[in-house]
Amino acid sequence: MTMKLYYGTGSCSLLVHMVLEEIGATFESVKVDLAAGEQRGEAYRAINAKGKVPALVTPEGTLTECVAIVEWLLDRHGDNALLPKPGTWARAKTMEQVATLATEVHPLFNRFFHEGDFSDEKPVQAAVKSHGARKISAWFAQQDASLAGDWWSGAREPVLSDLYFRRDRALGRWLDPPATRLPNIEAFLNRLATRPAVSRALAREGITLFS
Ligand SMILES: N[C@@H](CCC(=O)N[C@@H](CS)C(=O)NCC(=O)O)C(=O)O
Repeated sequence: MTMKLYYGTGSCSLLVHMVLEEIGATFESVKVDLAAGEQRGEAYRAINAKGKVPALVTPEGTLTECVAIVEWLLDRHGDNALLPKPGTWARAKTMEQVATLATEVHPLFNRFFHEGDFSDEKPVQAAVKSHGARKISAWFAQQDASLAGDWWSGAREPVLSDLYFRRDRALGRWLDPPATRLPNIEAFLNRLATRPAVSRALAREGITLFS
């Protein structure tokens, strides 16, 4: 059975797309139209009851949550430079960065994109959204200022957290000014886009480096 990735264009599922391409997996991509609310429909909820992308349907069952999916894929693939072996310090430091993105940065995006989840009152929603935007913009500016080497992770070659950072950067294109155009981050993105697997993932979703 071929694995099937349910994704939303340019959303957090891009991370899984990039990892599947990096390991050369055989898989099929199925687009879920997030703008049309397809993720909340009965058909998609039968695949992922949480009504969110990504979901990866595998011969062993269906897996959700970006971090769980990419860790499973990379550990199974074994021979890859993206995720160091379990139990090593390098693995712990990579997962430390992944955890920051998943548990600190992604919730800020929730404030920005889903302000309606925080209050029924419009002025409160507006404040949640603008505070969220300010905090994420400040975070990206800080990352841009400290991005001294080739990769966000600080590693010699890109690792999983670089791909994850690239995914969050994709969400950051909606900020004003867009996080994509901060000088060191822009250079990082251009470097990452030279990886054939990353280009293939972008092409599958029909998006470009800065869209
Ligand atoms: N914790 C989940 C978050 C998944 C998530 O927030 N997915 C978003 C796209 S980035 C989504 O499906 N949003 C649609 C919605 O909330 O209606 C993960 O990391 O996989």
